[in-house]
Amino acid sequence: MRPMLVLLMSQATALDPRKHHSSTDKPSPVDSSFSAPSVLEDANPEMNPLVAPNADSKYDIAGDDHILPSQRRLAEITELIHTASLLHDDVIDNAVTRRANSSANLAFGNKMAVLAGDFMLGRASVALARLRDPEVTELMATVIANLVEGEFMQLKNTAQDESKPVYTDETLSYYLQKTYLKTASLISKSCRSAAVLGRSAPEVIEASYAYGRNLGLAFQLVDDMLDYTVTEAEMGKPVGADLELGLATAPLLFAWKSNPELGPLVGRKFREEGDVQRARELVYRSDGVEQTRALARDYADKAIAAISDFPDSEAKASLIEMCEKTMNRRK
Ligand code: 2DE
Ligand code: MG
Ligand code: MG
Ligand code: MG
Repeated sequence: MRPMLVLLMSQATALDPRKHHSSTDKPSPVDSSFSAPSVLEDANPEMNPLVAPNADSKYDIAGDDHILPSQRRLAEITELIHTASLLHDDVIDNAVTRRANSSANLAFGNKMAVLAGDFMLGRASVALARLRDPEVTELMATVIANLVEGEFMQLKNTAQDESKPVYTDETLSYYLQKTYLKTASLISKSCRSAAVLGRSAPEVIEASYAYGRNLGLAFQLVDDMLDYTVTEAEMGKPVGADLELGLATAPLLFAWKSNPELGPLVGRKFREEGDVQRARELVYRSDGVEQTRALARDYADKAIAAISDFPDSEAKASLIEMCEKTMNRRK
């Protein structure tokens, strides 16, 4: 999804008549001299089990029109950072499945999974440097820091005084801040970077960012909702996992808001016998899942609104469709 998004955003913004410079048909300075090899090209294929044959072809979308080589690299960088974060995430979460397969940590062990993620971050950094665009380098390097910050906030998992846990306005805003950092930062800053590489006008760059930010928040809210509502067979990764991990996500937070009974459970972080089951029941009896879906819908609508001034194109239609797919996904 993420590389596709970068390619689509590249196309959609390229078609926008609002341009930074009057010489609209000239490629950016980066792209006029851009001849960087593929993200893995200087790795020794024999030594490197991670080289995927034909890595470039997987994310081709109908018609390459208007996509700059640098934007294609950006899509690959985005995927590398995302996959690295999932490799590490599955170690942290002790997950045994991913994308309907064994997780890397289960198949190869934690050490290999962590190193594979580190390798991808290394390759992403090399590819980023080769773009020779300091603004995009700063954006995407910030994403890597944000992913870690978001995961840190999640580990802490609480905005409240643990000795006396009560739901406050801060509870949801802490969760949303964490959600921005761990999920929406990558989507928003890669969309923004696509527009920056395309030398879009400032308002187009802002619109790209707003689209990605809102779609990213919707995406994670739906992810957190699905953790309560679908089966593992559908998801291709563990479900019901968040509560088991002691994580208070949106469905639980909304349930808690209307039912203070959940406070003591959250305070104990579901560690006592029966806590998890009790908390789960209280979520199912509340409208927490529905409220989560409604909030995700708000963000999806905001994402669509953010790009309403883009000229109509297939790419724009696909960006809108991506919001609907995010809302309707079951995995
Ligand atoms: C997905 O969350 C995780 C996102 C960010 C993870 C960031 C880490 C810091 P989920 P699912 C681990 C390290 C970052 C790097 C290496 C860039 O809800 O449900 O656990 O798919 O996702 O398991
Ligand atoms: Mg996880
Ligand atoms: Mg996680
Ligand atoms: Mg999840």
